[in-house]
Amino acid sequence: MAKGTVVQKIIDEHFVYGDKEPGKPVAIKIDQTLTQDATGTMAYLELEAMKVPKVKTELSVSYVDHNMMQNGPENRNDHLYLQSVAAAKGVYFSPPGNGICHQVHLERFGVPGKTLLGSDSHTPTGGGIGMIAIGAGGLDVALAMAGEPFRLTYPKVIGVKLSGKLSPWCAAKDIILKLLDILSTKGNVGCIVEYFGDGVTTLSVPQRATVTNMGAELGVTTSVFPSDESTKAFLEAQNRGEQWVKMQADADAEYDQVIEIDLSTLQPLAACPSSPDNINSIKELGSADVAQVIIGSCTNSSFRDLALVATVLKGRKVNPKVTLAIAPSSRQVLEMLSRNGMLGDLIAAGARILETGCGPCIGQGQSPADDTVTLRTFNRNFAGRTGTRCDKAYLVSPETAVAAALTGKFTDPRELDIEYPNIEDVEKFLINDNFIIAPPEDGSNVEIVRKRTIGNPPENCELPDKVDGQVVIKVGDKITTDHIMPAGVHLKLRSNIPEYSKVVFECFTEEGKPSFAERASAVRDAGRHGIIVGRDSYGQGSSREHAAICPMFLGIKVVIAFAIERIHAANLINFGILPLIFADQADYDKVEQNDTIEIENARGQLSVGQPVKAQIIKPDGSKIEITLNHNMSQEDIDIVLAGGRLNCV
Ligand code: MIC
Ligand code: SF4
Repeated sequence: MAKGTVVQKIIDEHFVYGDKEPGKPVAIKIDQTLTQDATGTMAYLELEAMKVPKVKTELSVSYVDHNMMQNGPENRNDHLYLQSVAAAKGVYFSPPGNGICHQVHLERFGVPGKTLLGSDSHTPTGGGIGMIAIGAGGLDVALAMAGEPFRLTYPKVIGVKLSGKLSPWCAAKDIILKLLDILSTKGNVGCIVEYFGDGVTTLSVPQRATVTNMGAELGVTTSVFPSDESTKAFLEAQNRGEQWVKMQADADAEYDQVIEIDLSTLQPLAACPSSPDNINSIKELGSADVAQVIIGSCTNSSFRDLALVATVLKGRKVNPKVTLAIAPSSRQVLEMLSRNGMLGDLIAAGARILETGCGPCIGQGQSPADDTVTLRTFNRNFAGRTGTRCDKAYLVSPETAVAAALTGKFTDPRELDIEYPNIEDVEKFLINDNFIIAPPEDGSNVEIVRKRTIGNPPENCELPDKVDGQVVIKVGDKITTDHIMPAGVHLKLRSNIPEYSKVVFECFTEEGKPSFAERASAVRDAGRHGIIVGRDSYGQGSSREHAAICPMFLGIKVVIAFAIERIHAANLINFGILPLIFADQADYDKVEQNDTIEIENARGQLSVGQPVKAQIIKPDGSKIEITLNHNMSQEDIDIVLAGGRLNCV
């Protein structure tokens, strides 16, 4: 078992109860929370439902960064609700235009050694500054704001030993792409990645944050860097030097597993369609045409990234066959670029400047044309996430992206006839906190603005004694929450569960056939229980609890798969859906869509570490006995029995 690691030090300091053994449940105190608008409305509605007058954390911040298209009144209705409920409950508010939650939190609020829980899966960005920063569903974040500890499995610590130094044109993005190549997106549940070794000191905080941000794609609980002199320099440059604390692993620290990466051997890499772990080197990808390049997202649009791109583009022109769009990650970044002239260089070179925010990363505009290649500096390329059904999205570093913007082809940036720009670490960032709104000391008289498009979280009933299930859908491996609950143009429905539920599993709807929502509602209305059958890594990706709430609303009671990803499994439990695992994977082949699955005495059968017996009933009446496992603790079981966490609190 690991010992003396940064991970253990921070967890020990925040330990509330549990078993400090890898794989066992523990609960930790949460110092800070963050929410974003697309998950935040539900989180605050849940907080209101818990009747919590004021948040009990050291700091909570509500960001608006995802849903900013404002096509129709829904988005703005959400923003007004979020701003007013933040003031009422003692939460800081970062309005639209201020930047992406993870970037702004790193700049203005993150503190080494603290714990941060965020209703967004890329909350681990905070690991770049030495925090234990974890993504979770909105309800878990609401509970943390209410002062409840956060439950997680005591982690195995994967130590990633970095040595050497990145060569010119190789980037922090290539480190995490390399690690995704090694570890893939599956099989890492319950682990935390900790970086150590001499190579760490060569990386600045924004570079480290790129690595911990995209570490979310590994399916680990989070990733963390030590807090050292670079961290101190970053905090000083953000005028927060006094918040620095040193966080280092002991000299004789031990990890559960060690992976070594020599930074000097890395080359420019890409995650190819349609998974962040489908890695190839740019060299191997040849010189196919690239039609679109987008530089942005919480992974790669820090000041350093955009300064690099601006320096490369200065005095040059984007290839006419390419559209280049740039979305700076924060107001700080945009304002600095505009004041130092780099914004002018980007515009003159032909870049289209987008609003600071998530934008195209979550399918809000800039969908690529059919059958064309798009290169993005983002962290996810799940099929269809761009808003184009059969998209060809590659994830690369800003270095590789700008090379393609110039040539119109996949280009190893080392082959550009350009000197690698030396971007110095910023000594003083431009600080302008005018747009971070502090809550009043006493928010009890603040009126909460709740327009007609803001619904309430739906209610669920207790788990029935007998699950009389029907398989509403059977899907394959690596089903992401983007498959389950598409975002993009539907994002504006996040506060309206009945409407949003209509597009659950939309990507699997065949023309002229009933949708998942129609089939599930028919099962529910017949007084039966819907079941989803998946395979490996079910529910990977985002923290969106809508991927549990909307199926719950449609009457889904059970999900059965080979493995269910951490945040999604927690969300299923929180909303009273039973997450079960095939004891014998061969049983997956025996079940088909529309089959009946019965679980007699479901309530009585649920017990820690004990399997659940069920039977598949085929249309001809034949029966197949199956055994299902689960990883639930007694607390989880109690929540599912009650029909979800809100029913318990
Ligand atoms: C994402 O990157 O998938 C999102 C959109 O930021 C999600 C949150 C959401 O669905 O609102 C995430 O990463 O958790
Ligand atoms: Fe926003 Fe994309 Fe980051 Fe998610 S991954 S928080 S959508 S920028």
